Amino acid sequence: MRNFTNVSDIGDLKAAVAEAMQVKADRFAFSELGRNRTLLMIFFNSSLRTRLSTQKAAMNLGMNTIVLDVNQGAWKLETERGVIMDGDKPEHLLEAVPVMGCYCDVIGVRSFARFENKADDYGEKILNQFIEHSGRPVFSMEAATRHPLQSFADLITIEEYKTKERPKVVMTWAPHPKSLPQAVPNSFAEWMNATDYDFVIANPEGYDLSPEFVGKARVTHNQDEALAGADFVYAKNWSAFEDPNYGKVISTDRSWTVTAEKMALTDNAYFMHCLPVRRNMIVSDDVIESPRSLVIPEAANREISAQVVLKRILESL
Ligand code: AN0
Ligand code: CP
Repeated sequence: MRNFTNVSDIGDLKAAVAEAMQVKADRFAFSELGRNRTLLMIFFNSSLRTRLSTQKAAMNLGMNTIVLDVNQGAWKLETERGVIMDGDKPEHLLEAVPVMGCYCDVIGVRSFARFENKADDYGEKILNQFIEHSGRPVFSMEAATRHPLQSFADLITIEEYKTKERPKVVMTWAPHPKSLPQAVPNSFAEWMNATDYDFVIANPEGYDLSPEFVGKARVTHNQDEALAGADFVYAKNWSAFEDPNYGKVISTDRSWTVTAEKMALTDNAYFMHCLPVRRNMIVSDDVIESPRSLVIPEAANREISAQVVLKRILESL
């Protein structure tokens, strides 16, 4: 595997999960694979889990890691070609990216949707410049449209906890005060659609995701109906995708918050969220603290998903 930006890059999901279980059983079995190899992690946005889990995964493989927060201490980067650079940005991405490539063997990039231009976001303009100009394998640490390391960790978690061959997995929108990207829900939908699970998406009207990600999933605007009989409830907020509201918060309806009352509609479902989560907006305290909450094991599996991805990239070098 050279680049990892979406579900198709990982190939057969059963094989990927089996490899994840192998890594989890002995995460130091490949500690020589990354010897004298350097991972460069580039963050255009904040992170707790991705930063720590990916660095830990790299350490498990014997790699060295360099982390750069572009907005803290690096030169501000221009990303548009053709701009007369007489403003506040002293460096262009078109030089910065190949320079970054000189100092490493693998690059991870976090570059959220900016909500300035939908075509740029959905064209993955920033991530693709790294793929085109760095000369290195590139993996997404959440880009504008997808968060594949998260979705892979989510899949591993569901496989570990499911008690039915074909569980009902419900991804529900939940309220949040600020605009959030569609990357996590897009990506989760993409990965769930690549399994044979019974997958349902619940969101208020005006919050339908891009059809390319919804795929064959059932979509309903009735959360209670979606939750009936669910085995896994995957909560997430996202901003509107549809024009003219792209990137906007058009509802903070707290009747969509995942509460104990809502969970009572399910088949004793597990609760999932990628974190960070705003309590009592997205999910009530009692649900996230309940024994059915998987948020911590889910976060722990981020180390495993990152390690499988890095291992495969290292094996291809
Ligand atoms: C980000 C998002 O919703 O995409 C990152 C989640 C992993 N969340 C926030 O910005 C709060
Ligand atoms: N879930 C996740 O990606 O968390 P961070 O934004 O903290 O990395």
